Amino acid sequence: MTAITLIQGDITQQSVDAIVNAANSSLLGGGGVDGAIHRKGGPAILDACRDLRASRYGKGLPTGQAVATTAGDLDARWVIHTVGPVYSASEDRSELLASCYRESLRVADELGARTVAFPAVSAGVYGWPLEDAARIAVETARATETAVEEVRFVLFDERAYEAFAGQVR
Ligand code: AR6
Repeated sequence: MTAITLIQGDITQQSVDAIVNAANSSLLGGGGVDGAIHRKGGPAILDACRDLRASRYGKGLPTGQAVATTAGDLDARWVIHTVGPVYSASEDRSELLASCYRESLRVADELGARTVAFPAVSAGVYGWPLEDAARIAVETARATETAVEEVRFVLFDERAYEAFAGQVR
């Protein structure tokens, strides 16, 4: 049984086995939660991301996929980088967003992670409406078979927290 928990706060402060990063295909950093994770986790994460670009992901990590690196100085063993879809009003990209959660949990299982913290993937710079992003996140976490014992959604502000709380209640 996987427990779904919610916290309002900063994902870089979480003490968990794996922290999920809302990255972009380049894996080379950015703003938002990605910037915060690289800042707090230190250069070891970027080094590992550069290695992944040089080896497995020369063209970048495709949208909807996930890959793990060291968590550097964060209080976690791994960072799992996933690339959410940019929101589109004209095209339904929900399946790609669901895939981010499924693939991150698959990678977590491969690693043996038991506690995994997720941000609201795609709900920032990538423009996904919060209620819909929360629904897809919670529904997918519930529907995914995994050995992960706790899926912790870490929501940066009250609005995001309330959107997720509306799905979990
Ligand atoms: N802890 C938890 N959540 C956070 C934190 C934090 N420290 N900082 C921001 N959030 P975003 P995206 C929330 O934009 O939409 C980057 O430049 C934020 O309030 O980080 O998937 C990447 O490199 C929002 O609810 O990710 C990509 O280019 C959520 O995290 C692009 O942004 C996601 O916002 C990805 O965009």
